[in-house]
Amino acid sequence: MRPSAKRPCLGPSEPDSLDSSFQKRLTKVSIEGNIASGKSTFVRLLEKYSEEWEVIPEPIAKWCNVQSTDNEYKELTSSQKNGGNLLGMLYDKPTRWAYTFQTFACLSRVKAQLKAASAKLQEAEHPVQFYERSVFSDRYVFASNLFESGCINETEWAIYQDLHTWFLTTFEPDMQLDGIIYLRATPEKCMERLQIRGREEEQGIEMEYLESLHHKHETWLHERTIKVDFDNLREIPILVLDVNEDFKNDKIKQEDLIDKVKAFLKS
Ligand code: UDP
Ligand code: D5M
Ligand code: MG
Repeated sequence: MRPSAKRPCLGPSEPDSLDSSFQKRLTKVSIEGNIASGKSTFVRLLEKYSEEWEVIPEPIAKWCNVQSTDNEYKELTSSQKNGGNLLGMLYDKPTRWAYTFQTFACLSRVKAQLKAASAKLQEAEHPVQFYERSVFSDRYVFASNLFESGCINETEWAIYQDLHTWFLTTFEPDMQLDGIIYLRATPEKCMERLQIRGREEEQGIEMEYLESLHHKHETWLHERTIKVDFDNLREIPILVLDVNEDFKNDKIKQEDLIDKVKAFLKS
């Protein structure tokens, strides 16, 4: 996998003088997978493995505590705090909150992807950024599934796709990925891990939801049969890693996974 051709990053948070050779050296990889398949556990291993590897975590804390910027330092009442838990609102009433969630997820991921890399990463010879999920899974897995299950209506779906395409084309070089790593686990294993993790908002998630999301991941990243709207995504190298067996507590399995990532980055 080679870093894709990129022009120097001129995103809003970065100065024009940002070292363009860094943008050329930088490899961007998204880590995809079903809910509780093990992405956060996996990216923590990657981060520890190399000084040249940096992780951009999923902005889940933002989704669980939405605040307006002018309110940032103001004490919130408890009803305001509950009202700001968009992830909880999505699971409580998806027909009302799915569209709002998807627009906010898209905005927060674009912002995360536009942030300047750390000074340490900018000095690295072979810098790699690993994203925990991406604007692409938002659209082709979650939003698409919510539309097909009737939680997003035709009008919302049309507006969402327009907005998503506009964001991606406007910030194109910064949004482009060089590769995807798909952490593949059965929906049954994800349910088991979801329950171990015990995140409050997710306790009502049903097996059927994990099965639909699994199917979306499979057709997008394993069978590669879904139609995607971005050229770069059609040809992108994908590494599929089976994570059904526990790797969190198994050093040998961890080494094997890291070796596969290194080979993928070199290929
Ligand atoms: N987990 C585990 N063994 C593994 C991978 C993950 O027991 O090999 C646990 C992990 O400690 C967490 C839960 O499964 O309690 C979900 O993992 P994570 O949060 O990494 O999943 P994500 O939702 O980020 O994909
Ligand atoms: O993902 C974090 C949680 O956020 C999990 O409950 C799924 C949810 N999520 C993430 N992205 C989306 C989109 N785009 N739509 C709906 N729900 C989403 P985890 O896999 O646990 O790290
Ligand atoms: Mg996670």
